Amino acid sequence: MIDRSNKVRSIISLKDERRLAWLIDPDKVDFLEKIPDLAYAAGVDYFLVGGSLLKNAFMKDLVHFLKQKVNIPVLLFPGSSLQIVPTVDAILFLCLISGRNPDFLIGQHVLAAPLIYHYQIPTISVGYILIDSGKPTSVSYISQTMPIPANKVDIIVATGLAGQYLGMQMLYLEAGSGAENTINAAIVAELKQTLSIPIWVGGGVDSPKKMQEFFNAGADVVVIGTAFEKSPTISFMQHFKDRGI
Ligand code: 1GP
Repeated sequence: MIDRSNKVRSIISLKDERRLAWLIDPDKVDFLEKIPDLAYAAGVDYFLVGGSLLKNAFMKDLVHFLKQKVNIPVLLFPGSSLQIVPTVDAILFLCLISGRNPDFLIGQHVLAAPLIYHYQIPTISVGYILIDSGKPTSVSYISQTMPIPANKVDIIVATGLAGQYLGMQMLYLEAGSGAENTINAAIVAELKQTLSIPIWVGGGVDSPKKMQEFFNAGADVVVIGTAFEKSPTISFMQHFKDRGI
């Protein structure tokens, strides 16, 4: 069995490798058996599982299925401390640093910590930055936090720097699931010039072109959820395999 901490080391030491993560919302996926072939077709590097609001208890089964069928790391992307699954490869231990809600800065983390310790689940400390995408999103409502305005690049960069200085191991720039407007790639480029930790980007990426723009701007990982849920076909997924390296 591969040591889970080795997987974590490889994730946080990423540099210019143009990785693709597939975010699977357990409530929304109704094509479970097809996931392995679809993931290999797109060259998916990581699975993320979780969501702002889960309606059923399917997450453990989903993680179990993925671990059995696919040799791709499964990372927990928890919406709250209720979503801890012991068998994942690591937890993205998200700190919502764009917001000022103490529950998502430290409260949920305190509730989750004893369970994480008990199960010895590797953690990756993530500075999670919500950026305005034009409309309210589930994550802004559920977290009761205000996203950073998309044109306030100086605030976004300052927030990213603060996350890095606090010791966070990566930054996740989030426009929100299904966002109409993705984050502006110029923001990613600006952060890339300033920060030294890996940068993940997600929210509204629905074409290889948009994915490519983020990679060209310096994103280390692009996260896609909704687009893969909407078009779960091999032919669609294959378009995401070419990362332009
Ligand atoms: C949401 O960034 C992820 O947390 C993915 O967003 O569902 O829009 O791809 P999409």
